[in-house]
Amino acid sequence: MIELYTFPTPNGHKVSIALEELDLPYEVIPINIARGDQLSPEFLAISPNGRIPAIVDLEPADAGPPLPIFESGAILIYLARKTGQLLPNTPRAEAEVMEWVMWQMANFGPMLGQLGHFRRFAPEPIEYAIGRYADEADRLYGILDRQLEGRDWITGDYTIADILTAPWVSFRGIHEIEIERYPNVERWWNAFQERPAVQRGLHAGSDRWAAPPMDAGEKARRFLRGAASGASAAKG
Ligand SMILES: N[C@@H](CCC(=O)N[C@@H](CS)C(=O)NCC(=O)O)C(=O)O
Repeated sequence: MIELYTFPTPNGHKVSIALEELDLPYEVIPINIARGDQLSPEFLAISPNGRIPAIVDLEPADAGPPLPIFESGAILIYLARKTGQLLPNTPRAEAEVMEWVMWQMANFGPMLGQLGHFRRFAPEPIEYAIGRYADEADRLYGILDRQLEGRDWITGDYTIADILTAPWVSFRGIHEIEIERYPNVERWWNAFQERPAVQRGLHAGSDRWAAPPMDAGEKARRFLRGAASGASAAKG
């Protein structure tokens, strides 16, 4: 069983979609980032960067204590290696997938995140910031479009690179991206969102987002165990 600490955002959806694709049993534990749950000391012990998503694998392959992992890229690489799926194991093919995993983690996600912030959430419109991130989003969508030319998925076969990247496209309305300008991205996105596992992953936990904050007993049960295993892993 895997505990998934998450909220319905692009980064959260990456992990619920991967868990569905891999058919791994998991439980959604809502971390309401609008309410500040991500800053509780208990959650910070699992995810020191104070961001969702994070997981705790209650049954790691080494049969050791529960294993906490934060950062969506690290989580998907871990899950792919745990199951032997969605990540090729020949050096050349794995390197290519990793290039696009890192491209997403360092470029596509962060730049679109900033664009969404300045378009929708900044207290006042700042033209320079919106222009800078809109230009960068256009450049990155263009790169993705060229990579998808003649390919069904980012590196040919369906991998974690697709699962890490596509959830950002589902939030294109907030970013004010006209997907028709990137026809290969549009075709790829349509194929992605038609996958049954993607549909399940996008809706995972949808009955739980308004859950009340955890009481002290639940916090102790979930987090102290994760924190203890994280601390021992760090020392080890
Ligand atoms: N690089 C991180 C980014 C995680 C991230 O930014 N998560 C956002 C939601 S999409 C969050 O938790 N925000 C809470 C906050 O800003 O306080 C990952 O991929 O896991």
